[in-house]
Amino acid sequence: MRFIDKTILASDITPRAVFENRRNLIKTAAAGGFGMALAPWFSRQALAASPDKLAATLNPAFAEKEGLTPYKFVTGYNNFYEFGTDKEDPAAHAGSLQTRPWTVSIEGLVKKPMTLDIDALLKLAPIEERIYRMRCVEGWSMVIPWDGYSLSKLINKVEPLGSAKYVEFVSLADRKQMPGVKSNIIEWPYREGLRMDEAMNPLTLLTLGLYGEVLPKQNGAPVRIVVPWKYGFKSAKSIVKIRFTEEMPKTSWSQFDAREYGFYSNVNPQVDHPRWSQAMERRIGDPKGMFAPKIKTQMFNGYGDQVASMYTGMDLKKYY
Ligand SMILES: Nc1nc2c(c(=O)[nH]1)N[C@H]1C(S)=C(S)[C@@H](COP(=O)(O)O)O[C@H]1N2
Ligand SMILES: [Mo]
Repeated sequence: MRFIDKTILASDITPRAVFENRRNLIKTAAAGGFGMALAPWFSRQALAASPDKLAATLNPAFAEKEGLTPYKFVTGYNNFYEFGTDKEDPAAHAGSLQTRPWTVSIEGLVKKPMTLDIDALLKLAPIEERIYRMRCVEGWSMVIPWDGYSLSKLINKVEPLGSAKYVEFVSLADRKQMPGVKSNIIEWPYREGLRMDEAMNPLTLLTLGLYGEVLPKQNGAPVRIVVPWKYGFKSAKSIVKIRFTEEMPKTSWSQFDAREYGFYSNVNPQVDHPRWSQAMERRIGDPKGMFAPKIKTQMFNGYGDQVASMYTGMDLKKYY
């Protein structure tokens, strides 16, 4: 016989459970799923009920007209090695991450170094929602509504010196909160970087949320970068430091294997990873699952109009 604790009344638990359920249903419906049209007004209305909502307005200039990846995949199938290497690990283990208080120190070659807390970052500029395709180097992709603003807004505030050529992003690495940091797959803390013009490109998003709510922990709460024309690993999560440098920063994945992971890591179907092709990708969450046809990966993940000019004259086979 199952033991039932009568002190927990149905009325105590039902509303929360029902609420959660409804919220997820609404999110899936609002997302449109595959092939259905997105109704932004519907998702905005529905998500207004969420306790950790973010007031974000859809920016039509950055709104891919593709079916959104359902919320449960965006938040349930993740790469965040600080919490383990399986795709389910971050959702299962990131609960231990303390996202408040949280500060980001902005330092290096800038006129105005500063330390900003998460509330200051939330207020620094109006938060937009942008629907971006994301392509992981492993061969899968998603379409995600991110909430944030161009990183350039923050960069302009700290006034980089003329000598600043690169920006480095450093993620939190705390063994107490992040069980995966005990392993030595990569060198902690997780580090990524961009060239200054890439960091200033309007597409580069300082990201504070997704689907109209603050970032779930498994997606890199409370603040991350999203760089949609590069492989997913360039989009560093749970950032604590942003540093401006003259030299190209050493990044975790190129330190792991420079032959397999370059600094640029622009999505490029013509440059294979040494161990697999990059020509095609699999959309996560496609209802046809394993039987869904793969789709062709686009140069710069389809953002060539907005980013290709930054690389004119560069041999992209050499600078992968
Ligand atoms: N700190 C940190 N950032 C990270 C990673 C990581 O393991 N640690 N994984 C990267 C990879 S490989 C991908 S594909 C994206 C996944 O982001 P998502 O889980 O929000 O979709 O995060 C990137 N940022
Ligand atoms: Mo990735």
